[in-house]
Amino acid sequence: MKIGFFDSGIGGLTVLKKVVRNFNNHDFYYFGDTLNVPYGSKPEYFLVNMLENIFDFFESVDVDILISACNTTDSLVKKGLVSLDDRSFKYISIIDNGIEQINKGEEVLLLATSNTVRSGSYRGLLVDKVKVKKVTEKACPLFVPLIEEGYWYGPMADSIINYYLRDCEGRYDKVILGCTHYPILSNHIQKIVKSKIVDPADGIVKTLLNMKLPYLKGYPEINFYISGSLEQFKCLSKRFLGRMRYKSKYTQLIMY
Ligand code: DGN
Repeated sequence: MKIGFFDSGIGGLTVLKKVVRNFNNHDFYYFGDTLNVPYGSKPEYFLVNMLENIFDFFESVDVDILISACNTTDSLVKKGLVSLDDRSFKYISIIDNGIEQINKGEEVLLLATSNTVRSGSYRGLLVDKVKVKKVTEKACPLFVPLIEEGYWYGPMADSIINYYLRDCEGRYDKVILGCTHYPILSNHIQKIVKSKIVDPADGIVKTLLNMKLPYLKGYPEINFYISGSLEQFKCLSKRFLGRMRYKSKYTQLIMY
């Protein structure tokens, strides 16, 4: 089966890694828009146009399933600004899969990009659908540049994470990582918040299991399409995917 993922940068790899670990040898397509990262502070018109282009691209390579590995653009779909009507793929929403892991009456902290927080997409569903007790939202705009530059540990990461989360210790039932980049920092985040961490990617794996997507033996093939520096992406993706075994192909792809 052909499965697509997209994100502004390497964040979507946190979703891809969990999917590949569970389903292995399908044909994977990944678009990383590193030329335009971060999406978290880009204007809506820019992201709407980009998302239409991304959908066109994944239709052109004929994916069966398209996994939104970007909460920021998924918020635009949730707001009805980008339509899924007449698209040939099955779209899987990261936000829906994050919400699924929250229960009625819980106190929740959402960590996400400024655009995701501003859109109210998580808040609306958490309050109206799940009926949580309380939602606190926190935008952490420096997390994405930090991760894209490869500072996943060390004093720079420590001071930025500590700054954003300084008043969050032990106050929530669950903390949603509402940006796919953030799981790269999850150990550190967990140490500070001391609450259960929710990664929407786990919900996506469950959704695919429910769809009866089979585990296939062999080497997965990942076709990476990257708009920015291929070298930078290769280096960071190899570091993040670690010992995972896969065949890969990297192609430069710029969308306007
Ligand atoms: N990783 C993306 C998300 O889940 O929202 C976008 C992050 C960004 O580009 N700021």
